[in-house]
Parts: sequence; C-alpha cells; structure tokens
Amino acid sequence: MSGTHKVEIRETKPFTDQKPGTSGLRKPTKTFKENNYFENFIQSYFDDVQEQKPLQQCTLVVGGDGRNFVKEGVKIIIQMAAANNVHKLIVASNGIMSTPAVSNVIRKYSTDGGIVLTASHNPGGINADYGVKFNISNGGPAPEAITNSIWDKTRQITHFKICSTIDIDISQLHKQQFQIEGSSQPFEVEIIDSVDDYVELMKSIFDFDILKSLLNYEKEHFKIMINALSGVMGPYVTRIFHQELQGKDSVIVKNCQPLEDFGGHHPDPNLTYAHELVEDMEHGDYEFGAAFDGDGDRNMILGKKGFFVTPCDSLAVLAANLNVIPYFRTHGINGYARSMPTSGAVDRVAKKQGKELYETPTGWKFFGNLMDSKKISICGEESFGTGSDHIREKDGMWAVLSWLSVLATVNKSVEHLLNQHWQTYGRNFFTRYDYEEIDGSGPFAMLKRLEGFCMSNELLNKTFPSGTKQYTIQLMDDFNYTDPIDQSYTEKQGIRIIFTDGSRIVFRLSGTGSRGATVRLYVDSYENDPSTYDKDAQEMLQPLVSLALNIAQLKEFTGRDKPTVIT
Ligand code: VG1
Ligand code: CO
Repeated sequence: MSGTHKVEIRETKPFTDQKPGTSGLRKPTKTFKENNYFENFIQSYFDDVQEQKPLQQCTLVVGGDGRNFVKEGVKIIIQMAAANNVHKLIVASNGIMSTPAVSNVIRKYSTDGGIVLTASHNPGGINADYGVKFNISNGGPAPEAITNSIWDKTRQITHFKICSTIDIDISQLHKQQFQIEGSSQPFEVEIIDSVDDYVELMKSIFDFDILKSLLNYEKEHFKIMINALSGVMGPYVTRIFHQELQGKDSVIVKNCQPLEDFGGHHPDPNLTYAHELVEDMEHGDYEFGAAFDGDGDRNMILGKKGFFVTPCDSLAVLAANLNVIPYFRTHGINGYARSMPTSGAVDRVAKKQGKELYETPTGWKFFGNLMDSKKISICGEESFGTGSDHIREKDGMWAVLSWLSVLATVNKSVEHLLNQHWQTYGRNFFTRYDYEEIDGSGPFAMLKRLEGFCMSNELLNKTFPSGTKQYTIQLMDDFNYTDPIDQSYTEKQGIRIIFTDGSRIVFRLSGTGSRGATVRLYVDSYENDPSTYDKDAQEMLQPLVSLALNIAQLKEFTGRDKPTVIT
C-alpha cells in the first residue's frame, strides 16, 4: 500500500442508447472510447449493484476477450471500482478470460458477479465492435430486470467516480491493496491466471484419461483440428490439448494467439466465417474439427471431410449420450432447454427419455433460472451455443470435450454417430438465413406487418404451395415467455409460423448487432423417412425458405435478394 488515492467525481452527460441487447451492450469501439460512453455504463452498473448490496461488501470479477480496448477498459474499471468503494476485484491477467471461464470464477469464489468486456462474435478492432456484459452471482448473464434497471440509470447519469492515480500491472499474477480517500477499508485487486480455474473445472467434469488415450494411444490416426479464430480461446486450447491431454501430434491448432482485431476476421464459428476450418477439414486428414467465437462461448463441430453438425443436432446428440460424461453420472440428468428458434431435435430425445423440455427466448440469460432450480442439465441455441449447468454461460470448450468424450466411447465417426441418431429419432432439417446490417426502416416495417398477421389471424389455416409441396398454417404468433421460476414475462421474441406438418418458420431481429438491423430467418422441418436423411439441408428446405421470403416480402422490405450468412 502506498499513499491514499483521491476520488475524483467527474461530470458527464447521459446517452439514450445504452440499452443492452440479447447479450450485453455492443457498439463500435470508437463509440465506447469517446465522451465517457464506457465510464457512464460502468458507473450505472455500480450504482445498480449498490442498490442490492453495499459495494464495500462486493467482490466482482473482470475479464474480456482480448479485443481492442479490453486492457484499457479493465484499467478504467479498476479505477472506478476503487472510487465506488468496491471491496475487491478479481481480474483476469491481461484482461483475457473467456466468457465461460468468467462464469466459473464468479461461482467458484462465491463472488457477487462480474463484468465481461466482449462483443462476442462481432469483429473487433478500432474500426469494429466492443461490448460490455454484466453477469450476476450465479455466473450467468444479468436478466432483463437488471439490464433494464441499468439502462434507466444510463439515461439519468450526471457524474461518475474514478481514482485516476491507481495503476496496476495486470500482466503479473499478484494481489495488491490500495488506500482510498474516505474509505475505511483498503480496495483489493487480485490478478489471476486466465486458464487455471477453468482447466480444473474441465478436469472435474470429464475423464481426461479417456480423452488422452483417444488422442494418443488407442487410435493413432485420430487427428483433430482446432481453430480459435484469434479469439480468447487460444490459451485454453493449447493448455488443454497440448499440455493436459498431451496431444501435440494429434491436435493441430490454428489462430491460437488472441489478437486485438482477431486478425481482421469475424470471430464467429459458422460455415461462412470459419471457412478456413471448413477447408482444412475437407482434405479428410482430420476426424474432428472445431472452432470457437471471440469470447469462447460458441462452438462449431465438424466431422471428417467437413461433415457439418448443426448446433441443433449437436445438442440433441449430446443429450442422447450424456451418460458417458462423469459429471452427469454424478449429478444426474435433469431436463433440457433450447431457445425458441432452435430446431426440435432435442425435443425428441427428451420425449424418448421422459424428460422435461423447455423452450425459451433467444439469449443465454433465459436458461439461468432453469439451471439454478435444477430443471435442466444441458441447453443450447441454434447460434452455435451449447452448455450445461456446470456454469451459467454457454461453453465452447465444454461442447468440444463433450463431443470427444462421446466419440471416444461410442467408437464411431461423427457422421456415423449422426446417421445413427437420425435413424433413432428422425431428422430435423434446419437452416438460418442472416441478412446483416440493413440500413433504414425496412426490417422494422417487415416485422410490423408480420405482427399484424399474428393479431388478425388472417393467414391461419391458409394453404400455400411451394415447389412440389403444400403448407397450411396452423399457428402464427409473436413468441412470448413466462419464466416458470420467477414468472417474469418477456414478449415480442420472434414471429413463429407453424405449419400443419410441424415445419416452422421464425423471423426475428438480431439484438447483438451494432450497425443497421439484422434480420434472421430460421427454418426447421422434421422428416422421418430414412431415405431423406442424407439429403442436403439447403435443398430439403428450399420450398420452405421460398415460402418464408414470400410471406414476409423480405426482398421488398429490405432490398436484399440474398442473405449475408447461411448456416
Ligand atoms: C445472437 C444469437 C443468440 C445468442 C446471442 C449471443 O443473438 O442469435 O442465440 O445468445 O447472439 O451470443 P441475436 O439477438 O443477434 O440473434 V454471443 O456468443 O454473441 O454472446
Ligand atoms: Co460469444
């Protein structure tokens, strides 16, 4: 401890646009860096936490995905936490810690929550995006009641507090205390390793010996390729696969150095943005491939020659095979959950096993209560998010280790495993079309018109021909959800059009973009004729996609005649 740090109270002007979206507040990096935009948001958060519990009793965790302005952001948070009388901050070294790892640290050390500096799958760098996400003491994303309350504060803020003289080296693991003017207790900062606690958690869930032998001894030819897309996962990948599992020869890794601009790439693990992995896999040298997003909560799973496992199927296959993972043998398996647009593949597994299935709005925050009350064990979203109740965030590495655990036990290729799954349950063909960053009001007008159809019921029971098929609308609504645990109500979560044959079309606007509006179209159709199982999903779903575009008049409203991304 050296000297006393002065608390400065600085004047600031509120912003009207700090409403958190599906997962935190995301804006261009430059926006965050100017006019106290970042400081205002952080002060509003501290003010909100203080309403629940005195900050001098609070320990909070701070991490980030390594993008531009994360280190600076961490330093500002440290200075502001000091000035706001926070008891202690646990900070990831260099500010680098994946979203799932932050969730783990929050839980493991029984802290009061945390801040993750990430815009997740959005590109990073000074000309791209930045983001701030708040997590609560269960380790999960703050629910809407909290984010709305923070948003209220951002619109009224007049001052923020900062101790600008505090300087701490966040690259060195250590603990440091600071004396703050007017405070009876010292402010403590502990810099912790980004990876250690997370590795320990993975070791408590999976059988590392089985994984080790999969990668090393029994199957000499079991090679895998992991691409971290220059996001936060690099250090986790090399530590787990090369050190802990000793798979230097069998696990080929790429882009494992976190970069501030993700190498100029879009750190989103899908077939479009992770095409490097797709190409690497196509040669057939690897049995398994995976990629993660910027903050490590998303995953994409590929089999030999780039065989694509949709996230919807990934969830269903894991649900069907959970008993191979020691964690679930110990903790038991409760129900399952999926976000509304996610295909019904997991529903079929739940039905067969006699387990509950919950359908929630898009966004991981809706799974938290279900996990806390032990209603569900695993859950997922079509957007490449899969996870379990070991933490309260989706977890890319967990998904990959789960898949490898299953493969090690069933002794089959990814493709074979999927085929077998479809033979048992039938196949849900699924696709998502994204129309990103559309300027103007077109997307809103398009959704408004669809909402109108929901209210008037005028399309109900109507039959539409498309290609060689006919589709009759059985239900059309704007999805809403009442949380079964705390009864909180959420509405306008996406337009659902459900046909008499069980096929579904969903339209919604993204809540994670930072420019223009992004329209997402989701299509899900179930087949139980085995002769269709090896068909191409895009081909199978073409009639429904055309029908969806026609009903919504997407081209007329948005000016787009093709999507930016298809998954
Ligand atoms: C998207 C996905 C959603 C996911 C969210 C955050 O939201 O659709 O399923 O939970 O991103 O993921 P939206 O509103 O853009 O559709 V992450 O990895 O960016 O935190
Ligand atoms: Co993410």
